[in-house]
Amino acid sequence: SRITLLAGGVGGAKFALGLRAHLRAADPAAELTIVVNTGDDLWLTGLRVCPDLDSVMYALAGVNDLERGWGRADESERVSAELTAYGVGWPWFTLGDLDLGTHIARTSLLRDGLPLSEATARLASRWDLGARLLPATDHEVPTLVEVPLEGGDDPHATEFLHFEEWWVRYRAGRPARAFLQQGMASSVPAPGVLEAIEEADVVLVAPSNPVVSIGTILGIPGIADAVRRTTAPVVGLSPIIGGAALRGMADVCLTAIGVETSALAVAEYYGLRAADGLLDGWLVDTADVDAVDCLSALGFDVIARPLRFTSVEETAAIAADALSLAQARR
Ligand code: GDP
Ligand code: FO1
Ligand code: CA
Repeated sequence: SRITLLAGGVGGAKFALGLRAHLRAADPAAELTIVVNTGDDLWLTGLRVCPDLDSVMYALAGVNDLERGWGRADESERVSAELTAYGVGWPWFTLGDLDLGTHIARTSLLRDGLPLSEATARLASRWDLGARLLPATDHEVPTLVEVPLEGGDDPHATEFLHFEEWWVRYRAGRPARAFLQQGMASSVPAPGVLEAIEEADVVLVAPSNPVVSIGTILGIPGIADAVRRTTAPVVGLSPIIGGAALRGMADVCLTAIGVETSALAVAEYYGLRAADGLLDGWLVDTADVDAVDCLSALGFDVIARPLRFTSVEETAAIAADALSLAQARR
């Protein structure tokens, strides 16, 4: 069967790892395609850095740093220290030496004229990922965060920060007025993305950030329509457990767009496919079992089960339940 997963970085990568483990055991012929957010991507020190693509690639390759959640394991930072000494780059944004190898290789391929999707396939071919990685788009669609301008005369003045600066430098501490993806309206899905959604047997939405990960993927013209149109069931997993994001800043992002931080509100934000939304089914954590009746009444196929990715085995069991929920509908 053909499974297509929409995913952001670390949350998406953790789920992808469990999904792959389940498929390897239960359906070895399955083809897994992961459509990855590119809104976090940026040019830094002359290099193209793609945090979410790399988080997924490193996790599936088994070379990711498990403690930090991002970057490579057994990393060193000799080059980064040199860049800082030259005053080049962002001193608060760490580019590890091994990670820099990825960025140099990617940038080299881009400079040879390859689109990001092909550069990604070339990088991925080094590893045994057990999945095809597709950037949502080959275009540059940086997520910008509108924040109040500090130190000016005008209390209403705002400025735009790249999402990574807002998150890594300011730790989401500057109030977000809005999130926008620059260039999104004129971007197009990367080759293979629409087909992967339209021709899938199941489409899964990872418990990734609904605003800056999944929101960016769905905002690329054509992708949300493909999700609405596909004959495959579409099942998502809640990134919100007991009214909180497990890590990261999804709560801050949701608040900024006027969505409550709850499993129920995120499902309503994605919407029901039968009502021109994006989901048929939704998995919530047992902590949110109270939302099940309401979600069912709204028309969602819903199950409550523990949704914390405590181990690859447990995540594989979660993925199996997500696929069962989807298959029950086919
Ligand atoms: P990022 O790009 O690194 O921020 O990662 P994603 O956008 O893919 O995922 C971030 C989201 O993953 C956060 O909102 C977390 O709440 C969610 N998340 C992280 N770990 C878990 C987990 O174990 N279970 C569930 N259900 N969600 C998780
Ligand atoms: N996250 C941090 O919190 N601090 C960093 O210095 C940092 C560097 C970094 C470098 C490459 C990369 O691919 C990811 C990196 N991340 C870092 C993680 C990442 O930028 C974010 O945590 C996620 O994209 C949030 O959605
Ligand atoms: Ca991200």
